[in-house]
Amino acid sequence: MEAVKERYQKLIDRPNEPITLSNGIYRRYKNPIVTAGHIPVHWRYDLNPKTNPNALERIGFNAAFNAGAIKWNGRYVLCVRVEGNDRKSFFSIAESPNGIDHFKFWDKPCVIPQIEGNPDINAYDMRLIDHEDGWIYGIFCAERKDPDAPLEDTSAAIASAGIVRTKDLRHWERLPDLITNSGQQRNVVLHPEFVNGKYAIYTRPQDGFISVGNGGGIGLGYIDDITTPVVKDEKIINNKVYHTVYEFKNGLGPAPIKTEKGWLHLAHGVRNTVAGLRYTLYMFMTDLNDISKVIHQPAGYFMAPEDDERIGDVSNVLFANGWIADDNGTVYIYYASSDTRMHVATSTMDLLVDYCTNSQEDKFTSAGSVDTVLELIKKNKGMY
Ligand code: M1P
Repeated sequence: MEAVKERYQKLIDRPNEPITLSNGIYRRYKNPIVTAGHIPVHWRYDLNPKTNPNALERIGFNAAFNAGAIKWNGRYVLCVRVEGNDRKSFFSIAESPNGIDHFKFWDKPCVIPQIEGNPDINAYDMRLIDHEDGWIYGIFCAERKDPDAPLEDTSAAIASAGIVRTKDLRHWERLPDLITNSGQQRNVVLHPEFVNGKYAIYTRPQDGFISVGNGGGIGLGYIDDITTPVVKDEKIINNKVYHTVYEFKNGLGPAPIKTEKGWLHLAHGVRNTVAGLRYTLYMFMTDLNDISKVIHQPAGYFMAPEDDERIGDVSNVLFANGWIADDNGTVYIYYASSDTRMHVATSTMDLLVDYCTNSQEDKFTSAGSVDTVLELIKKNKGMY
């Protein structure tokens, strides 16, 4: 037990450092910030030698990933998707004094109230939204078995957007699941401000559990009363597009960050390959006066899996549902790799706005990409 405790403490105490290689837009860090190894020892072991004389691990944990994020009482707080060896995910809060290392889980996981008669079978990917109505909302995927699936199909599931709210990140009030006209929902995010007195909500309608089918794209709709969350006027504002990094499906990451030049959005795009689905992160900006209007969208991905990030339970995946914009302009981008562990990358609001507003947009053909490169070469004439 001493060795187990020592290993755990060493991990929590391990300092992180930025890696030197950077594209100027963001900086990655050497170590993952939260992993299954960060799960407290008292969640895993019966510490009583009388009932656990062989010091066996009683509850195993498989992964810690896809975390929502918020700055809370001066601390950098993640609402982590913790996945047990039993495959069930649940939410647990981990906090750090500086946003880049020393992340430590609170004493126990979050207790999320259930909807009577319709419990979540699995719950994951919570977005934390500090809404101007004074509540912190947690919007997550509530997964349940598809009641209409044939008996032999034991994996057909239905994804809905579960909604909770809190004032202290410890006590959670459950609201009804989101109601939309467009089938299943995942990657649902609340906009942090009211729009014309209504709650604005980003959606990702999907026909099936894995494939979005004829649905898909990042949608936007409006809710009159969040305690009866019926989405009206849902419309797709950022669609999947042939031969892009978001060809197969996409989904919004965290709630957008407001800047003087528009709302900054981080999303994931998915394309299919012979090696399976590849998830990368991309960015776009929307208009301050019309949040349904995409005003900038750089071509291609913003971040893609690199090195060890490529490998995990679901390989070749980067997924982000949390970021924190600090008062000094620093942006902490919390991303998970391959459905296994959490990382941080840092940037600033200015750099991200520069990236979004001054990077070339996709021209959707190889010849268009060559044109883009030629334009830059021409601009650089005499300078290289
Ligand atoms: O396995 C990759 C991701 O797949 C799903 O995301 P999406 O709905 O966009 O396909 C989610 O299950 C997510 O948790 C997971 O990381």
